[in-house]
Amino acid sequence: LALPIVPGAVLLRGFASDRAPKLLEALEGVLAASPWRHMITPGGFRMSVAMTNCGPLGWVSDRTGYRYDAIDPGNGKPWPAMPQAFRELAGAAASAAGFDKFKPDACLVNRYEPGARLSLHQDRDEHDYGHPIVSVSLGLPAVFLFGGPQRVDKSMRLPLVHGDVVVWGGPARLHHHGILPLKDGDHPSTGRCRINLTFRKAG
Ligand code: MD5
Ligand code: FE
Repeated sequence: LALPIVPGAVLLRGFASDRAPKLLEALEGVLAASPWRHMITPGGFRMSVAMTNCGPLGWVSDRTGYRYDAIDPGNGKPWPAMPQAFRELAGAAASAAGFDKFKPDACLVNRYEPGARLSLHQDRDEHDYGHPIVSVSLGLPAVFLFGGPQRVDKSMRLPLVHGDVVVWGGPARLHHHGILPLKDGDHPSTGRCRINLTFRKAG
């Protein structure tokens, strides 16, 4: 079931539901090598969302800025490999949304605990905005804020639940977006959190 949100953005409701247990199991292996951490923004604030990465590149933030880096600053080693289950899901979702041969080189994993939020921003640290971003929601539901090309543009609210996948490409790729503070709850597959896998071609 593919629902267009705006041109370029496609919601695949429940696309990852069947594979969620395998994805969460593979995530455990990633976390054993590169655990959750709260990054610091260039402005000096600790992000409420906890993050890690897998794949050749990982998104990092610190006092010097945002960037993609091949090394996990937490342990000085390369990020763990992207699990096959991750790569397959990302490729299948991109295809279903009309983007053929999507080969992500970065998977940023976000963990939202109750109260955690992501304020309105654009994803602009990738080399080529022609590639889509595939986002997989697991665990507790969240309200996604979807704005326009300008920060002041009016934003829409889109509830996302366990198993939902959104492919952000075309004109939607650079729209402002965010996540409202997570409501408390308890999900059978993740407990008291929402996990979001975001697949990118960053390099
Ligand atoms: C999340 N994460 O739910 C979202 C999913 C992030 C982030 O925003 O930067 O880690 S990715 C949503 C997204 C990506 C690229 C473009 C657009 C949305 N968009 O144009 O709306 O944790
Ligand atoms: Fe984003």
